[in-house]
Amino acid sequence: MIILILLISFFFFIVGIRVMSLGKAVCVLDENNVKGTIYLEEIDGNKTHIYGKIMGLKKGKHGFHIHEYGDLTDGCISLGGHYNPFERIHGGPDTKKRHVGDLGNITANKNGVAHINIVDNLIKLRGKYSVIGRSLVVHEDEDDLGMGQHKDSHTTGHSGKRIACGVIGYASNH
Ligand SMILES: [Cu+2]
Ligand SMILES: [Zn+2]
Repeated sequence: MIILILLISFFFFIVGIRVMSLGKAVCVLDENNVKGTIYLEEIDGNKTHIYGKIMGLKKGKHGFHIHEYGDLTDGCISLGGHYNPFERIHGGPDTKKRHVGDLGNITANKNGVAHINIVDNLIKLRGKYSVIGRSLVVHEDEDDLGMGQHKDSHTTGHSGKRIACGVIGYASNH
């Protein structure tokens, strides 16, 4: 009986360590009256759950990406292009070959609120391709996911101006 209790305690101890060691990051956006908090959290070993809420948007779809740098010296402009370590062309989150940073669109409701709930295989919070220290950007227009006929469909998804952005950092409770 005691051995059984010890085994069970040991099991929960290991599970506890495993849960605590999963990475968590946060990104706060606050620009042009667009405000939001997005969390990025490792789940299932190899995936990242990206979730949160952004307020103050125009109703409809807005391109949403991870950009290469965490450099706000010139606002959202100095964040560089979409994070693209494998030198692919622009796509959507479900496109086979895409920029790592291509998260597609978020959709704001009539109150200007977008609820975000994405699970992604390419976004990493550790290792060589970690996105911590990079940035999240919300665009004025819809991302065409590389399917449009515009000159910039294959680079930015023709998603227009950068209306809000923030740097991805370690969350305090990660
Ligand atoms: Cu972008
Ligand atoms: Zn892209």
